[in-house]
Amino acid sequence: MQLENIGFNAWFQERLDSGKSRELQPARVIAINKNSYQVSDGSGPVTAELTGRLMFNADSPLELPAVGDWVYVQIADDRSLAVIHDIFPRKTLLKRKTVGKRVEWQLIAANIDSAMIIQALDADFNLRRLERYLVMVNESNITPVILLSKSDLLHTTEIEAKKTEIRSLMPDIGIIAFSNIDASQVDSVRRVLIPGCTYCLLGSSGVGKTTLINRLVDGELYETRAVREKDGKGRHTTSRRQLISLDNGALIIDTPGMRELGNIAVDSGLEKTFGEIAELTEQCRFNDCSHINEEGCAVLAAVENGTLERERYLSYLKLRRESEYYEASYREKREKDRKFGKYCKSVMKDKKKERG
Ligand SMILES: Nc1nc2c(ncn2[C@@H]2O[C@H](COP(=O)(O)OP(=O)(O)OP(=O)(O)O)[C@@H](O)[C@H]2O)c(=O)[nH]1
Ligand SMILES: [Mg+2]
Ligand SMILES: [Zn+2]
Repeated sequence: MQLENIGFNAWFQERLDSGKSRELQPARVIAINKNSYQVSDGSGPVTAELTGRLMFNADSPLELPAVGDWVYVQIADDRSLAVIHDIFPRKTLLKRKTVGKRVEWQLIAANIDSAMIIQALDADFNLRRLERYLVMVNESNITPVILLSKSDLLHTTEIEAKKTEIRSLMPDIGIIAFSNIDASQVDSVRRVLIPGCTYCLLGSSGVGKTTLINRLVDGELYETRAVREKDGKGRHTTSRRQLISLDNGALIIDTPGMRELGNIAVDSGLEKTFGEIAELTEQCRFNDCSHINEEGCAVLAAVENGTLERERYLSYLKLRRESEYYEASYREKREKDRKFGKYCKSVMKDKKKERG
């Protein structure tokens, strides 16, 4: 079956709804444009739209398709259009909370096996930001890999120092330093890509995500642009998420650089990312220790005696505070939505009564 070439496997096969698949066929969302989707059934892209039911019944963006999603579609015989009727259960979902007053989820990609977090080794390199990305990826139960791009701009000794710095904080994560300018170094990235697995590239604008994909497909298929000279910041060249099939059978999703990672933290992601702190907390005197000013706090003791870097401790507190804040406002919003839903239903009932 062609579907295997774009990532379909036993996990999804098991979840195939035979009722739905009688009239509809599975396809994968490979790109999202402003007003339409692109899906593939393994034999090329087709422009797709959502059924009204799917569009209007969605209470939250979580119920709409993301890139990488498996969906049930109906494809016109001439392949000019497909209609998306339903979404398969997701194996994983990479999402973040959107920045701003309204607390909502923004979907980054679905059914990702591994997220490649890219930081350029030049001015972009920032451990605290790396931690943020890791919290988001860990929260989704997706395996992270760290890619350090633009290695051509630094001496080997400087690169090694940065790798050591990352390793001391995140010992279990694979790190690959590479340059898009050097084919043999691009090969070191290619080597970790497993056929049938889906990868997602994450990182600031201008770090070389699209350039890497162009190297991997061996062509200038996708647009890239030079970073502004003045502040070293990218310009958001990639504006849509899309899934690309590589020759070796791996699938990779390019994403627009994230301007701001916003508030991403949720508990399990925090614990995995700050594993050494989670371990220390077990030795705190009080079970509900907040690790801010308590007597007998093992975390504070570690900061005092230098085994826990103060910067990392502060980063942990900051992410935790954000997490708590957004959890609270998210709950509040859900509650309002629920009440509003009830209100609508009661109005409908009254109307029915009046009529009946
Ligand atoms: N020196 C050097 N420059 C690179 C490397 N990789 C990419 N670049 C340059 O960095 C600039 C930005 O690359 P893109 O691939 O467009 O960056 P991006 O991460 O896709 O950016 P967005 O699409 O905006 O998120 C381009 O001018 C690339 O030529 C590298 O390994 N070394
Ligand atoms: Mg790009
Ligand atoms: Zn404590």
